[in-house]
Amino acid sequence: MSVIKLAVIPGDGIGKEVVPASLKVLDVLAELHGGLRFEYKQYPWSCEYYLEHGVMMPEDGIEQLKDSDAVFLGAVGNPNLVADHISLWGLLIKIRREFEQVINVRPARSMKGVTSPLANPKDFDLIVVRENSEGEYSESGGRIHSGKDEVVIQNAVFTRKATERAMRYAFELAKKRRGKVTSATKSNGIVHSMPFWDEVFHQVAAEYPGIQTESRHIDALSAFFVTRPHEYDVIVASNLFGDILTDIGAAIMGSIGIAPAANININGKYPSMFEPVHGSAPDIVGKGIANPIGQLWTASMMLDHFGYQDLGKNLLQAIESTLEKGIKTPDLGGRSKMDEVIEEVINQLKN
Ligand code: GGG
Repeated sequence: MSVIKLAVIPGDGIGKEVVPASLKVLDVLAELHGGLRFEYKQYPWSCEYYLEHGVMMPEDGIEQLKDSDAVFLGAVGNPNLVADHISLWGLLIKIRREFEQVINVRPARSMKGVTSPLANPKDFDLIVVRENSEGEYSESGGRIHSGKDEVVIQNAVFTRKATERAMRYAFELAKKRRGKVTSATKSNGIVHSMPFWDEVFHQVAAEYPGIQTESRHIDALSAFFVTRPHEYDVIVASNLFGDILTDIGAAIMGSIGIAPAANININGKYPSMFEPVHGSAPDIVGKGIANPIGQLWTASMMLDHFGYQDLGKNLLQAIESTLEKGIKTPDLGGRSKMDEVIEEVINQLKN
């Protein structure tokens, strides 16, 4: 019997709903497999935890997570309780950094049973490789003076090591897919980091002569995601550009509620972390209508990560069959509750 030890952090808002629901599905998958079991250790780290303890996770929190095989996270943030930058940096970004989860993989593709809001939808299937350790997400900067004289400086940090690493990850991924990498840049407006980004992209591209490449400014690329997403295969983007592009990717799929993400520790030294793209959605908490698909698809990526590609594929098929039957939450135009979606996904897996 193989055991996968999961550190489970439901976090805030609908994270507390979609995470437990997804664990039920993982248990069914393990049972159907027969030779696999999940062991869960729950961590209550969240904005509510912050109100009680003054921190998003305890001082030895990272140590506590170290003996797990992966972190399964829901959502972080409740601006009514804690400023967003404090909750994100105190939990989500802290784990990404401490566990060297330097790559964030975020797929977006047409889903069976989901109507894309695009005017002229053609099937698309793309993956954004988001640099996950630096870039615009940086502590470098500061605030001085106040009032009319106030000055705020926010530096973006781009190292050769991290930039090359993200590019190589994208090219290796493209080799296994349709052989095209698009770089998200803005080197016409951002005069240091983005020309450097382009330079590294061209250097790494030279190592992969079989891969088709292109560079697109982020503003144009954002528009192309809406008008012709089918033209893209793998996109490599900085931390912030990748975050924005993947919300667009989620929107053109049909809802931010269905998009998954994997924060990968590429050397296997520390656990990777699996979390949906969506946030805590405080406006729908407690209504039973949170869409569990983003968390479930994230679970499917986690199964792939652990070498259970067959289970990951079964789960995705069960999700799509459920959607095709019209069992979907209101964000997708449906009338079903989260529990009904979960129940049908489980039925699909068992039949
Ligand atoms: N699903 C995790 C979550 O709550 N994400 C919200 C968010 O704003 N994330 C920012 C980021 O991924 O950098």
